[in-house]
Amino acid sequence: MKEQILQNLRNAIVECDIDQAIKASQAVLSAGISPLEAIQQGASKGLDIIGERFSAGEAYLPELILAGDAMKAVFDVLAKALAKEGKSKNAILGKVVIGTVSGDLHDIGKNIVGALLAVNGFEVYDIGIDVEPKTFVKKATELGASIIASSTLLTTSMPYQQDVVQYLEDSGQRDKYYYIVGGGPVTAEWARQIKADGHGYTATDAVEVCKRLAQSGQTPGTFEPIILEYYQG
Ligand code: B12
Repeated sequence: MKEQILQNLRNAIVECDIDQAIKASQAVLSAGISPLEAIQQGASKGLDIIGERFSAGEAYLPELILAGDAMKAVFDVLAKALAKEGKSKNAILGKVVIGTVSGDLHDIGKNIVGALLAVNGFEVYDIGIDVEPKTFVKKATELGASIIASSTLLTTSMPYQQDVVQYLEDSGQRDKYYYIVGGGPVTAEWARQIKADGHGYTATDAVEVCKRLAQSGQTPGTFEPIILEYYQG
C-alpha cells in the first residue's frame, strides 16, 4: 500500500495534476507514511522524471512550471505533519540563513531544507531566491546567524556559491560563519573546491551537517568540510 501511495504521488507530479497530488498527499497522511519519505521518495522522484524528459526534449517549460506547482501543493499538505517529525522542539541549535543564489529561481528544495531545519531545532531565516552573494553574509550578520546555507539547481549559478566564500574572505569574516552548499548539481567535490564547510545531498543530510557544525566548536573555514550523502541516522 505504501509503495502504491508513493507511486501515485510520483505519477501525480509527472502528470502535473494538482488535484491528484493533493489527494495522494492526503493518502500519505491517512496511511501514516512519513511526510519526508513521501516528499523524497515519492514527489521528488516525479520531478526527477520531468527533469529528465525536459533534458531529452520530451517536456517543455510549461510542464516544469506545472510540475513545480503540483510539488508545492504536496508540500502545503505535508508541511504540518513534517513539523511533527521534528526531533528537538525546544532547544535552539543555531540560527541559519538560507537562500537560493543569484540567477536561480528554484526554491522547492531550499524550502524543504529550511522546513526540516526549522522542525529540528534551528531558527531559520529564508532570504528567498536569486540572492546576491553579499546579501547572504549581510543577512547573517544582521540576524546573528552562525550558519549560511545556499542552494542552487543551475550549473550556471554555481559560481555564485563560490562568491559567497570569496565575499566572506574579502570582508574578513570567513571565521565567523559556517557555510554549507547544496542543490541538484552540487557535489562533494564542488563543496571542497570552493572551501565550503559542509554539503549534503538531501534535506536530511542538511540537518545532520548543520547539527555537526553547530556542535563542532571549530573555527569556520579551517577544517575538512562535513559531507553527507543520504544520511540515515
Ligand atoms: C520544478 C523545476 C523548475 C521550476 C521551479 C519551480 C520552483 N518554484 O522551484 C521552474 C519552472 C521555475 C524551472 C525553471 C527553470 N529550470 Co528547472 N527544474 C525543475 C525540476 C523539474 C525540479 C526541481 C526541484 O524542485 N526538484 C526537487 C527538489 C526537492 O530537489 P532539489 O532542489 O535538488 O533539493 C534537494 C537536494 O538537492 C537538497 N538541497 C537543496 N538545496 C539545498 C541546500 C543545501 C545547503 C543542502 C545541504 C541541500 C540542499 O535537499 C533537497 C531535498 O532533498 C528540475 C529537474 C530536477 N530533477 O531537479 C529542473 C531543472 C533544475 N531546471 C532546469 C532548467 C534548465 C530550468 C530553466 C533554465 C528552464 C528554462 N529554459 O527557462 C529555468 C531556470 C529559471 C531560473 N532562472 O531559475 C535544469 C537545470 C540544468 C542545470 N543543471 O543547470 C533542470 C535540472 C532540468 C533539466 N534536467 O534540464 N524549473
